[in-house]
Amino acid sequence: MSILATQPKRCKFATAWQRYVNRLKESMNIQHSEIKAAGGKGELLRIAIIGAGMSGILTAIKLREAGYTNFTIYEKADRLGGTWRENTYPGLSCDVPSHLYRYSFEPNPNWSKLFSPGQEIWEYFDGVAKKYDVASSIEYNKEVTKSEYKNGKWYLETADGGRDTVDFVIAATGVLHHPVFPDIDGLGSFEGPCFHSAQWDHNASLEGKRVGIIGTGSTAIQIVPAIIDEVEKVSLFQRTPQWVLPLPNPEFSDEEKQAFRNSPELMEDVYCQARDQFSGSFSEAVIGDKTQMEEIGALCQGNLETVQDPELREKLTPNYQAMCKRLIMSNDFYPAIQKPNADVVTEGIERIEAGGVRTRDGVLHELDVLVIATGFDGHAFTGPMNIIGRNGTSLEETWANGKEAYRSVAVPDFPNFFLLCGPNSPIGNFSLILISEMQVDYVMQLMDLVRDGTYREVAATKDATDRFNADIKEAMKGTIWVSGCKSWYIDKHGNAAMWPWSFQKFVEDMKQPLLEEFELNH
Ligand code: N01
Repeated sequence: MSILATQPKRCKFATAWQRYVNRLKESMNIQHSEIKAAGGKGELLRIAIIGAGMSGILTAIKLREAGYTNFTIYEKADRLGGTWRENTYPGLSCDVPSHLYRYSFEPNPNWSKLFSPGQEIWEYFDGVAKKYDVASSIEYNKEVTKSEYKNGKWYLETADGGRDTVDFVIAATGVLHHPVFPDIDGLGSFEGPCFHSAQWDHNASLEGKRVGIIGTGSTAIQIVPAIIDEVEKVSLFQRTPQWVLPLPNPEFSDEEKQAFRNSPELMEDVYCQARDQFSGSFSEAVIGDKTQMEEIGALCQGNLETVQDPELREKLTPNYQAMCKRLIMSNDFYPAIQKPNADVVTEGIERIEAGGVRTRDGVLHELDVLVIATGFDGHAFTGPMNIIGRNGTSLEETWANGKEAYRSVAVPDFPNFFLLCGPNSPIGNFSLILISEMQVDYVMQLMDLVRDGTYREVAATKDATDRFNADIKEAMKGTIWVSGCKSWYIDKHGNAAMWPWSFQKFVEDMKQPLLEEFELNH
């Protein structure tokens, strides 16, 4: 159904949300005028933003708006865009609706589809960075290797020998960008092109080739339909089947795009609707709303039943609840995997050989190209940077027993250091952009305490951090992620990387820092 044909519904959280936004704007205006009166102290504080992806670009825009002008974004690569720069595989698209997957302050009437292709999303971030002149603040090919706090300053080192001394460090290092390779014998011995999905080799032609794909996550499920008609054969090596939610991905017509251009209100309505639908369904289901969970489960089950061949359907049937792993949304995976040139291989992999993949039943699956779609380390956060706090302890040591932060953004003994999209940030299947926006606003309220001269150092207290993480562990018990499946959400200590509460709680928690939970030093 056309978006234009839908009656804009009243947003469930619209009033609270608007109040929140207005309050922030008001407080910013007050701060702006105070800062101007104080002679623009924001210019005096130096800030390093690490990473020029979605969160880094956002931080730069917000900082500058608030009068913090003395910052540099350090980017290890030669282009901005984070995950949307790294991933270029065929079929790449976002699983959050386009009109929700954008900065709240920068609507885009030109999205081509309900769920946009990856390249378009990269172009969106690039366009926003240009519009807000963020690009001029980025230092490319500057990988920060070390950041150490001494006497009230952070001392940064980059891989090329560069140095910087700053007052604040904001780690906008993203969630899913450290590719994980499977521990399979002979991985290096394959003779043909073999690459991770996040390092796609565009020189490797797939036309008429026998292509193997290891893994059945969101990535593989997008690649299969994108290549199936081009290749001779796809062999999908599946260790665990996935639930797949049927979700159409219609194109926006020219008429709809024009309507968005003519009416910012319409775009706002669509944004609002998508936000409320996602926060009211997926985000509730994963934290224990049984009705939502059953509805989503039933939709996935119905989708699975569209697979005609009972043997194939059996292979594709998961033995865990829908949404335990990251829910996959696709209307074209089942049609593609039922094509005669597709094969789901469920026999375990014995080893990789020059000519293909040998499974435990002794069969060699002969291949020309091998794609490793085995995902990412979603718990790497700031790794492999060496970040050393005020006690000489590194973040790696601090996190030896699990990655914990205070409200996802701060770590005790790491003053004036903040994480965006840090531990427990992701809200089930929700847009990370909105999450990051709220975190930046929250962090800037803490930075303002230093800027206005009230304090010199801001760090979360250990007590508050421990309490917050104990609450997380307790709440996590009621979530679907720990209901009995293996996924990238869960780290080696058994902790899930997700936000175990509602979206509304996140909005509430991020409104204003509780200063009693911070150590504020003069
Ligand atoms: O990775 P995954 P992904 N032998 O970790 C299998 C986001 N994303 O790249 O389930 C054989 O989900 C592993 O098997 P199992 C999204 O958040 C977003 O697909 O552990 N198989 C699994 O099937 C997503 O959740 C978009 O048994 C092995 C697969 O590899 C996240 O990225 C698009 C294996 C890994 O699946 C990661 O998705 C794409 C082995 N040794 C991705 N080791 C957007 O829309 C692992 N596997 C933005």
